[in-house]
Amino acid sequence: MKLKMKRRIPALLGIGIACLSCQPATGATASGHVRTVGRPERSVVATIVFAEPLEGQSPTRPGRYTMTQRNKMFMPRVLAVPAGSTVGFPNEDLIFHNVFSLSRPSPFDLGLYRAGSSKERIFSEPATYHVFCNIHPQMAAVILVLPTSYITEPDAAGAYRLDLPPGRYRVTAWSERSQPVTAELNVSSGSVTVPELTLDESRFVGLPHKNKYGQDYPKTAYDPLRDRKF
Ligand SMILES: [Cu+2]
Repeated sequence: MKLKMKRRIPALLGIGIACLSCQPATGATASGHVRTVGRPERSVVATIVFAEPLEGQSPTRPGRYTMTQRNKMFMPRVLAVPAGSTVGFPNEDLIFHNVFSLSRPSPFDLGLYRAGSSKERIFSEPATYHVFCNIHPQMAAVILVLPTSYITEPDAAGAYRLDLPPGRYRVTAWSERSQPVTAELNVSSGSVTVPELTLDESRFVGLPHKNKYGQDYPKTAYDPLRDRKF
């Protein structure tokens, strides 16, 4: 039977997390802090932290997740899932939407579909998928497909915890506006502290993305009152 894992969506950040509390039979709670520099206040940028075992395979537990199309936005805007997970994309608006990604290694296009309908896709290969709608350029999201189920989201102060079985791990802090930053960690029992991870977003430059044909969106596709370009 497939495990259906809990998912929490903080309303402000719009982040989806695959597994916030993977409880090991034995092991330790790893605690840490992510420092972020260069991020504007009240930004909707998401931070994800995940741990990959350095010895042996990570016990990934794929699940089913949802990225909803609502008010011409993808919600959550960032979704982190273990490889093999299925993501559904229900259209809750009263207009047509599309879902596509040009990201390698597996670009995809779910086509155009009407209000009230949904499509889904299995994300088998770990990668960062930048997801868009071919009609509405303001619709932009990221699906982070990871080779592990040890995934969490730091709180507003940057603090996080991961429950890990014994072993050696690479812990990674990720944001869509920074290069990922990693630290190695030995886990035995009790509690362990991860060295602080610093994400530098100061060099991020937001650029308009292309449509599914690799071309610019027509100027008429932008709503100057509310559209943001990514
Ligand atoms: Cu759309």
